Amino acid sequence: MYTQAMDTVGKDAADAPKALRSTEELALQQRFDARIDAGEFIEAKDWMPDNYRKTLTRQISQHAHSEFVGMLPEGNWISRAPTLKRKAILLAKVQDEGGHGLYLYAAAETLGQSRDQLLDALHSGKAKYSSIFNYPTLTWADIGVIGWLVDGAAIMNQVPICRCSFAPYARAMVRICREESFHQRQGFDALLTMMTRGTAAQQAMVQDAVNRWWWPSIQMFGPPDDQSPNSAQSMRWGIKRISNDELRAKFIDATVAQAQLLGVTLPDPELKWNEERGHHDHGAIDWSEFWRVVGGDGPCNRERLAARVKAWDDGAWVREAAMVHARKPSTQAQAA
Ligand code: FAQ
Repeated sequence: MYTQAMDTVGKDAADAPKALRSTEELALQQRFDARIDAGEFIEAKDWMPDNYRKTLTRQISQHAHSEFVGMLPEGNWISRAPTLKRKAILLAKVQDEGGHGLYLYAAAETLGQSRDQLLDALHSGKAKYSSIFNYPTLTWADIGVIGWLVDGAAIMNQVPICRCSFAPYARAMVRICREESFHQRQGFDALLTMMTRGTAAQQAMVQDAVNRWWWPSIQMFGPPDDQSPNSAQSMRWGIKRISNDELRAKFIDATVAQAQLLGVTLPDPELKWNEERGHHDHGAIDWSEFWRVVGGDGPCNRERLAARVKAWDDGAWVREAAMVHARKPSTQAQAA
């Protein structure tokens, strides 16, 4: 029940090239390919191949689910933030993530599936969401580290999506990336405060959080390129602009310098600059752990999904009341 396998799209007969295609359909396909090659944006009402639509529905809805589920680990600390200022910042951040989910569900809906269908795939355990949100937030330092590393990885992955060939997704990402950038800075700021003005115990808490979140953060970029079944086609379609491994390398390079500034040690003794490659070498990533978490058996998968389902069930009366209200003739219209 808790698997994150998305079996609603991309794995059916529609994947196979159609034996018989009308001349009109072939012309549409050629026109679409030419537009992609020319770097043009595709709008929701434009013709697009079925698998392009399915791939985007899969990725955008998974992204939306990640934003919604991603509210939970941090939401856990709103009532325990150490100061009023940090509480206000965290409240705003968690609210932003909810807003990102809404833009993304709206972008996914333009491809033909309803919000209810998309959410049902999440609630029934069929749809994936980011592996990172299946880890627990044990201390306040985890909140700083989520901002610094998780939002940092999210931005690295998402800035290229602002140039995604599907225009509604690209437009949503522009605003999301601006907000994620603020999120990353607030996380870094919270950690810097603890590292420069905190007690030895607070500094140790930061190091412990970095130790626990580092490897899951670099797994966020997805499997290595040679084990990524969707990458080649998504790159061809301009949905992905930079590969999983390239983005991971850019993130590691940027983060090493920030870790030095903070005064924390990244928990990888093999991390060192490789002049020839122009990137850091790093230790082996535990992909078996990644697939275990993606498959539903991470530390918090069951808890996260149960919390989302409960929120959906508890909110049923609000949705119902809103629908009844929307169906009522407006008071202005009645007065007229
Ligand atoms: N977790 O062939 P690829 C955030 C799956 S938002 C779970 O490489 P693709 C904001 C993948 O779906 C974070 N599953 O796949 C925030 C595929 O399975 P499928 C989310 C993963 O799509 C911050 C299979 O593995 N961001 O953090 C993961 O080409 C703080 C094979 O992989 C996005 O969603 C994973 N990490 O590349 C909120 C960005 N990685 O579906 C709160 C948009 C891979 O075929 C607090 N998405 N899989 O059954 C993307 O850029 C891409 O979808 C990738 C995966 C790069 C995630």
